[in-house]
Amino acid sequence: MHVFVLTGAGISAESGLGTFRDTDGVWAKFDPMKLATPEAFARDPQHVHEFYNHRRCGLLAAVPNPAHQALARLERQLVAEAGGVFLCTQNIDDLHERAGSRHVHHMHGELLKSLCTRCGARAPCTHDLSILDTCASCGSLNCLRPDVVWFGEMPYGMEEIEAALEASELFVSIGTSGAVYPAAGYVELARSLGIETFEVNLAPSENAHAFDRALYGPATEAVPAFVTELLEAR
Ligand code: BJW
Ligand code: ZN
Repeated sequence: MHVFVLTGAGISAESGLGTFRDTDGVWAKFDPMKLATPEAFARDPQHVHEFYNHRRCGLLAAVPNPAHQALARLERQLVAEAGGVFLCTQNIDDLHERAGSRHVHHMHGELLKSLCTRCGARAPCTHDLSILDTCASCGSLNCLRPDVVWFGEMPYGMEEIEAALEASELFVSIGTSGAVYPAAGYVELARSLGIETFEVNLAPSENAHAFDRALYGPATEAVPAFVTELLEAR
């Protein structure tokens, strides 16, 4: 069986990483237009660096939770049976990898990487970034940014995502509000391809109507329950 899993901030909420659009979310405290656009970075790069430096520190202190671990278990089991999981995450954290998932597609980039705006090099980065940093690949000064996808930028690997979706038998959306495109459109794409759709979330998302089935509850409980049921039902 081939399963396409789309995850969002809700899966990492119980690891202590904030979601974006909940009442206590990141965008309730900070203006995304001043922090998560290429124009904001061009205007005030140090301000944007400080926002991501703070979140990088939070990520380094966080640990994966039972929901991340359950998806790693699903992947191991399906791979052993010649199937697999395409784990497409909107999250910029590395908690899926640390829980043991092998193939993770970060469509909105990775907080623990830097991106050089001059040469395009992407490099591991666990330290604070600043406008004074130099790119290790091309030697340019004042050119590194967090390797994250901001509003108005093209998410990573769109063709690979769509090919994986087309090859799957089940589409599962976990912990995402369905507010940000193109990810929010994948459930409709799956439906148009005749693929069964399943939502796991704390509460119904903006496109809850498009799912065939749903399970609502905190990810640490709902995702392990979903994985157990899926593996037992086959
Ligand atoms: C729990 C839980 C628990 C809580 N257990 N669950 C008008 C219409 C349509 C589209 C657009 C439009 N205007 C502009 C656009 C395009 C734009 C967009 O979609 N904007 C919308 C806001 C309208 N999209 C883009 O710009 C994207 N690029 C693009 O479209 O390129 C095409 C293109 C480019 C250029 C030219 C032409 C075409 C890029 C989007 C980039 C998003 N970037 C961010 C920031 C990344 C870096 C960072 O982290 O700072 O990505 S924004 C933010 O939102 C982040 C997330 O990945 C993304 C999605 O959020 P997510 O994960 O869904 O979180 P929440 O908070 O929204 O939801 C959490 C959910 O969890 C909730 O449902 C809770 O209930 C649940 N939950 N606790 C389980 N314990
Ligand atoms: Zn460079």
